[in-house]
Amino acid sequence: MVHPDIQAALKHNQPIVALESTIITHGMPMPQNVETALQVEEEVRQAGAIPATIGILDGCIRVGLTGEELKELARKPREEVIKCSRRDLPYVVASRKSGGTTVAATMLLAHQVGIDVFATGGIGGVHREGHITMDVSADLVELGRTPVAVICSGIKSILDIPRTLEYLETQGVCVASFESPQRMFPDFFTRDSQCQVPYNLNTIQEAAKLLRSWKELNLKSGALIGVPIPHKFAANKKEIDQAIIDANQKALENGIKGKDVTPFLLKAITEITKGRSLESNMALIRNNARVAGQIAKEMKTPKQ
Ligand code: PSU
Ligand code: MN
Repeated sequence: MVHPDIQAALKHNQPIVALESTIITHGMPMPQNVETALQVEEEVRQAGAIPATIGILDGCIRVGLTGEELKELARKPREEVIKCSRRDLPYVVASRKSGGTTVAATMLLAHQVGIDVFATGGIGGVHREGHITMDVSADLVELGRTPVAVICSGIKSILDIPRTLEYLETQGVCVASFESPQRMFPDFFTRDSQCQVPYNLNTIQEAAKLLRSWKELNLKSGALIGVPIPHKFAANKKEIDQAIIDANQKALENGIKGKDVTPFLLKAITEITKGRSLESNMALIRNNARVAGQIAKEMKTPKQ
């Protein structure tokens, strides 16, 4: 079901930014999840675009969850809500369950209704040892086959960033950094992963121009813009690196596998950093929503 406001925005060719809901159901604890989701929507509005948070409530796909629906999704017992990627969609709908949509599922659903800009915190990637375990997020494959532009702060260093970038190249995804003259891909909690990407976009106008060409070319593949976390919220690299090592160790000891790995690591890192990583996470997603809103607006009404 597409919310009437989103239907109207689509009809009138207004700028819209899609937002995911796994961040609400599995990425952050209560009450910061709801708080962040509402703030993120507000950032999009302030930037002059219309937010469309996507999720699944009792088997019904919602594009443009209302504030109440968003809270309902967040309040459901965690064991009842499925982390829903592309492969999970048929089951969640058929069994009338609820789900938080991942980047992959949100991209797919956004594209089906005609939304082409999407903001989030970070995407999934190739896990460390992923070349052996084949734990490679479906987000990367989706970026290769669905034409939605994802604005995020890159991938967490809990993942293998160089291999993730290689995989995106193979999938034909146009990857660029934002406001990074050195073309550094951001590293979620910190601004610099020390991995270079091929292009940098200096301004909102440059980003919108690139995305207009990307649309005109009708490539059928996605685009990815890496926006670094604002300076004042960036984590201490040493502290975060150690937290990641400890969290990975904990995951190993607890036999955590598959789709449970990312939520487990996020929670462990929040605990180890005594909540500091969560604050950074909240700040960067708000910033990404603002940037995405501005880009979406500029794509519709370019200032020459
Ligand atoms: N990274 C985060 N927070 C998150 C996720 C990633 O910092 O909540 C979520 C996103 O929804 C992403 C998903 O699409 O995890 C990737 O999971 P997997 O690696 O299982 O594909
Ligand atoms: Mn996985």
